[in-house]
Amino acid sequence: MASKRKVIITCAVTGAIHTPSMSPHLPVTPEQIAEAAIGAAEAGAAIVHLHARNPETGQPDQSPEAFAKFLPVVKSRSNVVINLTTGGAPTMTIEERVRPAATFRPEVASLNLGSMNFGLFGMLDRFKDLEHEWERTYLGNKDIIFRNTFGQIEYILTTCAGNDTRFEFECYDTAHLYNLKYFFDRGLVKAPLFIQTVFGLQGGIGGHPDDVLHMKRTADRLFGDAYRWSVLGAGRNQMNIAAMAAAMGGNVRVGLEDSLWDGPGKFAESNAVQVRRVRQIIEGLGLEVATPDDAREMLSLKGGHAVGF
Ligand code: KMH
Ligand code: ZN
Repeated sequence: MASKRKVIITCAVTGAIHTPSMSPHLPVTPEQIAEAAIGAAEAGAAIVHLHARNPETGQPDQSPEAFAKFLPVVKSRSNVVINLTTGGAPTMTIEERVRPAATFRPEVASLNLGSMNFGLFGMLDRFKDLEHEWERTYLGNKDIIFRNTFGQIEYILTTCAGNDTRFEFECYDTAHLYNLKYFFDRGLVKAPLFIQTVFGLQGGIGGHPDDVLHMKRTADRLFGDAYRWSVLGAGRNQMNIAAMAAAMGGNVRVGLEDSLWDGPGKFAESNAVQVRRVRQIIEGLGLEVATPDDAREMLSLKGGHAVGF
């Protein structure tokens, strides 16, 4: 009997795009982040992509101390693959951003493949009641450049070299795929590349099906069978892009980092809700949801025993 293709669900549980006043369900404290990650894993996520926040203010916090409060909890209660952000927040320095991954040597870390405008200001129109002053300043800043120069990308790769950490290569436009190709051709990154194509952020490619096809075609041409494709649709693009990619051979990322929603005007009450919803799509397509160990095999990961936490 033919076996079903396996689809990796990544869940990014809190991130640095949304702010705590936007949704009561956005995880902020270490306990909430741990519960969200474990809940997502129980619902079917093979990988959790994690950021930390200051528990009082909800501000993104990239200190290793902040991550240390939830990493051992998640590891002790779940076999899920842990992926640590090196993106942090677009307002942070590169040295700050790499510290959690360098300290904790996770199986996976994110790596952002190009500099870009990062426009969060559109959300100010939709979310007017903001509890903290930092939220208004952060969201209203129209001059954010998310800096990921060739030198900075190389800095993250060399800082993490020797840790056997593999990467979630975040590509927000076609140029980022070409940037990744530069590192691939020089042997600085190795197959199988896990490419997270990102759609619908202000500053990156849009969320139209043509955009998805264009990124996929470009990645196919540049990397052939040396990569595993995953998609992340921001906001209202989340589930339709996930469905499209799953049907086309891809993997998917959901989570409150990139969308607060469970349908029009309805907040997702947890990360697990979005995982369950995408799981229904995957299974409805006759595909199978990958377990964490399946993901380890598909992405050639070192294993949960080899991390530094
Ligand atoms: N929220 C994603 C679009 C990172 O953590 O490295 C960006 C992201 C970056 O996940
Ligand atoms: Zn992230």
